[in-house]
Amino acid sequence: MIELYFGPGACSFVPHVALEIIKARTGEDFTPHMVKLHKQEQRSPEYLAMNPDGLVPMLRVGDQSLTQIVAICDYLDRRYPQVGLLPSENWARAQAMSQLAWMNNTAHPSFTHVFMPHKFAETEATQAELKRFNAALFRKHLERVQGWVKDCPAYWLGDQPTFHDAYALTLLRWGGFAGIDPDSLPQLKAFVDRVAAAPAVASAMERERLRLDTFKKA
Ligand SMILES: N[C@@H](CCC(=O)N[C@@H](CS)C(=O)NCC(=O)O)C(=O)O
Repeated sequence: MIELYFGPGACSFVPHVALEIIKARTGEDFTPHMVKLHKQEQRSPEYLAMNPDGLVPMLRVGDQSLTQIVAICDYLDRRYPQVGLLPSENWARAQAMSQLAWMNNTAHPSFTHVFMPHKFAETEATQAELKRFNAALFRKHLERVQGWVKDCPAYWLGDQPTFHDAYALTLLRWGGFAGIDPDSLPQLKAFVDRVAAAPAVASAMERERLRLDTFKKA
């Protein structure tokens, strides 16, 4: 059985939702392992032995590890083609991968600079600057995501949620921590509310004890 190592509210929500969808569609279950990131469990010797990067998500298949969301999503889609997590037509699949990669390598790291500036600079002044600059950049990234989803009649790629929907939800939740009011992105917020209500997404949210209202009004 596939095992998923995830941190509540982290980007590991993306494969977490996918595994819930796979379970619902195929009956194939997975074993979730919660990694408490605030307790630095990702740096324990046991975890580092499986994933030297000390990050989530990590998929375990037998005694092998798979890291990096884009690779994990590609693997899950190819292992369960009948679930249709990504389009099967070549060009449409490549475009979907392009959007997924952008969320992972552009939007996501700009938030990391807001949430963990100490990973990128030593002095407090530089960290404060990184936070301020990247919070504004992250807002632009959320606007781009909103542009992609605003006309979706149901979910990002069709009539069932997939990786992209889970990433959009994660990024908007993170926006609240970066001081971005979700009400200022009404089309993205409406989309994410719809995504959160999908049963597979709701199951993953329940396991992670996630709420959408991360924004604190001043
Ligand atoms: N590019 C990596 C990013 C993974 C990542 O940044 N994970 C974060 C959570 S969103 C993490 O584990 N952070 C813990 C830490 O930095 O100690 C991927 O796609 O898996």
